[in-house]
Amino acid sequence: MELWTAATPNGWKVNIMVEELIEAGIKMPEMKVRSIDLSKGEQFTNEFTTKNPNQKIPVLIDGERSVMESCAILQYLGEKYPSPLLPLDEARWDVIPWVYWQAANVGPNFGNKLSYTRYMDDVDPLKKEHPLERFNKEALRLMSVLANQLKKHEWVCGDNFTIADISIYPWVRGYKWSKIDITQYPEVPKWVERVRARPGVERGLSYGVPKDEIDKWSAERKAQYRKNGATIASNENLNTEI
Ligand SMILES: N[C@@H](CCC(=O)N[C@@H](CS)C(=O)NCC(=O)O)C(=O)O
Repeated sequence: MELWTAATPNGWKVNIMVEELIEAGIKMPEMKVRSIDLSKGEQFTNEFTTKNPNQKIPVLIDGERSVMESCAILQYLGEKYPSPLLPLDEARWDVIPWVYWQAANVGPNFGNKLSYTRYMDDVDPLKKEHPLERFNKEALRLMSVLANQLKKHEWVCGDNFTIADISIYPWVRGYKWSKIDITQYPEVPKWVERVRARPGVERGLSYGVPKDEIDKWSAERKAQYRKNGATIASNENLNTEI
């Protein structure tokens, strides 16, 4: 199998899945990980587009089949390698709707909030006010929904860690980065800590990243991202202190 990916929230989902399957005792085939440099536009090459017509990471290549969309890849691996990460009986319906919920809601709202917060310095601040407010408000509403789930049980769908947790975690862990104050819903940061403490998650987050930069980038990496257009080094221009 091959995984074409990058160190981003949608990429982390699949890395974490591979490592959690290993933790679950599955003997995984060798996984060749190919790092795609998004800043250089490698996702737009013909070679990449034949594997993912949507031109975004991650892509899983399994023999003749390539699978796009991070959540579809989680389901593909979950079905191919049965484990508690995705029940294959009726109980799958406790899990699958939350994976769709992530794909349709958490990813887009956190992603858009991040983009307006960090990547659009050249846009008139007045024009950013509405989208910033809209995406922040909806992201917080989603976090209240997540908190309600986590009041009922340890993990998103029940007592087992599943692909729902895997799909939601990478966006939520970056709340300081997107400036979405999840601390208003204490169950959520506590869950973030629980997920982060899992050895499979730690290994998944470390694909292509030096170990000491899993949780915090080095000054050099920040400078590199800043060169590519992101406001990273300081919070001077940002409204909140989270
Ligand atoms: N819905 C897609 C989103 C994938 C996505 O947005 N990937 C980003 C990185 S997190 C990407 O490839 N961005 C490059 C670009 O938009 O050109 C998924 O879940 O796989």
